[in-house]
This record gives sequence, C-alpha cells and structure tokens, in this order.
Amino acid sequence: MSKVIITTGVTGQDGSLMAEYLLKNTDFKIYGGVRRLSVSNYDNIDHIRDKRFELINIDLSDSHSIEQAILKYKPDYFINFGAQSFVGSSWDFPKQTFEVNATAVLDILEGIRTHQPNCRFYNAGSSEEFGDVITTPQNEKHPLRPRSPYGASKASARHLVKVYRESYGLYAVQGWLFNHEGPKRGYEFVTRKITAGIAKIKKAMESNSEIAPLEVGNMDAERDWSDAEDFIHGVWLMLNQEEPKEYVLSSGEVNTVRDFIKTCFKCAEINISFSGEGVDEKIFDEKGNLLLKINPKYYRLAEVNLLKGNPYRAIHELGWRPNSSFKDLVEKMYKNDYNLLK
Ligand code: NAP
Ligand code: G4F
Repeated sequence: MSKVIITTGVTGQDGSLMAEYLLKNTDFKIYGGVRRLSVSNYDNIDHIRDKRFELINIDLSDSHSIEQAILKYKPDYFINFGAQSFVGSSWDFPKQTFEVNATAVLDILEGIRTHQPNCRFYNAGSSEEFGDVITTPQNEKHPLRPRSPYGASKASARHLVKVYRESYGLYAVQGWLFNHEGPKRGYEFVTRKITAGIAKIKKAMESNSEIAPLEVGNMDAERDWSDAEDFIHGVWLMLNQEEPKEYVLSSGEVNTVRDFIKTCFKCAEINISFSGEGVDEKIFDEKGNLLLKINPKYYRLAEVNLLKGNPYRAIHELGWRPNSSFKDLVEKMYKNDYNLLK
C-alpha cells in the first residue's frame, strides 16, 4: 500500500509545488486540503491531472474539518502550508491570522497525537519569526523577535510544535524558510508585484499606450530571496530524517527591494534613472515617463528591515542546497509575467 499524505495550502505557491514534487518523486496518495471559497482559485493546480492527487475539504479555522481529515485519510505525513501568509494583512486581521497560523497548528497536532501518532508533521515556519534581528546572518539559534501579528503567530506555532515533539514524541518539525518566490507567487507580495508591474510597463511601452506606474512601499528593506522550487526538496528532506530536527533554508544572499526593482528593469531592457529620496523617490525612463513612485500605504506598521539566512546546517546535515541565483529568479518571474500578457 502506498503512503498517504495530506498537504494543506495546495492552491498556494508552496502547496502546489509540493503536490507536483510528490507526484514526481513518490508513489504516495496525496490529499490536497482546500477551503470553500465563493469563487475557486485553482490556477496553481488546474494542470495537475493524476488520480493520486485528490482535493479534500480542510478549513484551518475549523478544527472539526482537520480532525475529520486525519480520521478519514489516516495520513503518514501531514504538511501544513496553509496560512494567512501575507505579513501586511496580519495587522488588519490579527485574530484570523493567529487562528489560522497558530491555533490550527495546535488542532493538527492534537489530531495527530490522538488519532495518528506515527504521522510525520511539517509546519511552515518563517524567517519573520526572527523579526527585529540582532545578529546577521540568522541561523537556527537566533532568538524569536517577531514584529508583526504574522511573525508572532508563526513563533507561537513553533513553540507548540516543539512542545508536542518533546511531550508526546511526535515527529513534528517547523523549518525557518526565508523568502522564496516564483511564477506561482501571489500578486500582493513585493517580488510578483514588481515583475508583473514591470511586464505591464514593458507591454505599454511596446504598444505606445499609457504607462501605469508601479507603487511600492519601503525600497530599503533587505530580503534573502530564493526560488521556491529549491525549498520544496529541503522541506521533504526535513520530514525524512532519522530524528526530527529543524533547519533554516535560505540562499545566504541579501538584496534590497530597490535591487530587485533595478534587476527587473534590466531584464526588461528598460533604462531607468532615480530621483528624490524617501517618500519622494521616483523612477523614470529615458523619455521622462514616470515608472515607479512610493505610496506610503505600503509601509508596514513595524518593518523587518533585514533578513539574511545562514543555511550552513541544512547544507552540511541535510545535504540540501539552493540552485538558483537572485538574477535567475528575477528573470524567470519577469519572463513568466511578460509571457502571460501575450
Ligand atoms: P500562499 O501562496 O499565500 O498560500 C497560502 C495557502 O493557504 C493558500 O492555498 C490558501 O488557500 C491557504 N489558506 C489560507 N487560509 C486558509 C484556511 N483558513 N484554511 C485552509 N487553507 C487556507 O503561501 P506560500 O507562499 O505558498 O507559503 C506557504 C506557507 O509557508 C505559509 O504558511 C507561509 O506562511 C509560509 N512561508 C512562506 C514563505 C515564502 O516566502 N513563500 C516563507 C516562509 C514561510 P486559498 O487559496 O483558499 O486562500
Ligand atoms: O513580499 P513581502 O510582502 O514579503 P515578507 O513581508 O517578507 O513576507 C514573506 O516572506 C516571509 C518570510 O520572510 C513569509 F513568512 C511570508 O509568508 C511572506 O511570504 O515584503 C517584502 C518586503 C517588506 O519589507 C515590505 O515592506 O518588501 C517591502 N515592500 C516594499 N514595498 C513591499 C512593498 N511589500 C509588499 N508586499 N508590497 C509593496 O508594495
């Protein structure tokens, strides 16, 4: 009998990549958890046609649906990628963020402890847990100093995962994943917003139509961006060790939001110049067209200024390593968005 895995968040970036990865690399039966929405958003999984992949109902805000899924499908593995994953919205929906990102993790752990104690559990942790960082680069020993309701929810989930691992001997882990991106990334995250926005600008230039300038927030923020596809294998390795142990996954390279924007304009072969500072900073093309301006509504109430991971332990103990460079990532995302406009 092939093994059974439940993966939540399959409509999102990581969950859909994990479904593809498992279909390619295992013979498992994969149950993808989806919640009911008035209008479904299956763009990231629509192309998957395989009888080993089946969608099931799991709403992480409903503990009954979690318990019923564990009872019914008896998973050997449970990967929880489902979350209110947008940091910016976590100030607008702090309670929902906490319930979906932390309380639901407790519900999954309880379901596994009660009904499937041998089930291996992965919960999606984040570099946002490090928050207001005190040492750089950050490794597994860096203290948790979250700056947002999102970061606090992931840090709380981490404590719960540890408590259940140590109290009940569950195989339960939560990696610290730094920012990872790609063509399946949601449009509100800054990378996709930039690549989709610049692709539109390029198209407008090519057709001599009106240019809609991009509007962003803090361009000084520094992030350690990687290709999401590189991380899925790392998560799988974390779930399949002899003993449960948690790791940082990151590229170890840091770039500002401004660097990302510059690199993307370069990919689009658009020559740019900057003017102004702070909220007045702007980007123009050679003809003087405005291409980008700051909109303070995108500033965070409390910013995480710098995230730079140290993946040393994952490289040396898991044998994992990132393959894609920053430039490759920007280019891949930009080309995808440009082609989508064809
Ligand atoms: P994503 O694209 O935003 O996907 C989030 C998924 O969660 C979506 O499938 C969404 O479903 C689902 N979801 C939201 N609320 C739910 C609920 N109440 N019940 C069931 N499902 C729900 O996020 P991602 O980038 O793939 O990230 C995956 C996980 O890794 C998240 O936990 C995120 O916080 C964490 N993480 C991501 C990164 C990164 O850089 N990508 C880094 C560190 C940690 P709908 O389609 O129904 O909204
Ligand atoms: O793309 P972001 O929204 O990602 P953020 O906040 O780093 O969170 C992502 O990575 C985390 C891992 O570190 C995950 F846990 C989380 O689920 C998510 O995937 O913002 C990146 C940076 C921030 O500093 C933000 O202030 O970009 C800055 N930024 C500047 N202008 C902007 C914008 N962010 C967004 N979303 N939109 C802007 O216009």
